[in-house]
Amino acid sequence: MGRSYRLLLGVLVAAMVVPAAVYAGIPDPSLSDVPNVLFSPGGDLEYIVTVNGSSGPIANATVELQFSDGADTLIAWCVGQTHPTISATTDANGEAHFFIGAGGCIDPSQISAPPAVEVFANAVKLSEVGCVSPDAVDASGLLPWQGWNPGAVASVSANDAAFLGQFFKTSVYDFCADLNSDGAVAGDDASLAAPAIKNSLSCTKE
Ligand SMILES: [Ca+2]
Ligand SMILES: [Ca+2]
Repeated sequence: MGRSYRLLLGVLVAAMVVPAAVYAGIPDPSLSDVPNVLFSPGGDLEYIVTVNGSSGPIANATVELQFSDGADTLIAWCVGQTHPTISATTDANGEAHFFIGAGGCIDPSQISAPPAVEVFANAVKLSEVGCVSPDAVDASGLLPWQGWNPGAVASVSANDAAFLGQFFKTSVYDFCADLNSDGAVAGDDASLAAPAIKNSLSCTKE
């Protein structure tokens, strides 16, 4: 084997190895986990986006939730809550943790201009999702896309308990009642909503 050939071989091997290392740090939408955005007027519910690459969790990635105009105007934002873009950085497990103060269920298939929320990690688009909250409806029982009017206060009240409760009791699937985004409505969804319902959590809207 001549020297120049060995040199060429070395360059080729390096070219094959370097991209693999680089790809490992690139968020892979198919390996990452992006549930529907979960929020509450109490800011009491944790929403987690998990960012994975080909070698597993990616730490220190910037996760951005970008709410569309259509979703942003329907959501009841608490005073002080940043929007329409909300950011967090992933931890060693690739998890970005959010505690968002807001109310309103947003089913992307029901709003006029989807997507509702685009989720990015280090500028790589991971997914398009909707929003779920124990504050699903207004005082008249209307959902956001039905023309709700939450008024000056985003609140979890008897109307929300009644609306969500009909699904929690029967386990009939409903987008807004599936708070943990596992595709089913069950006791774990009711448990997520329970503290906000029990304590009638609310916030002043911006
Ligand atoms: Ca409500
Ligand atoms: Ca569920």
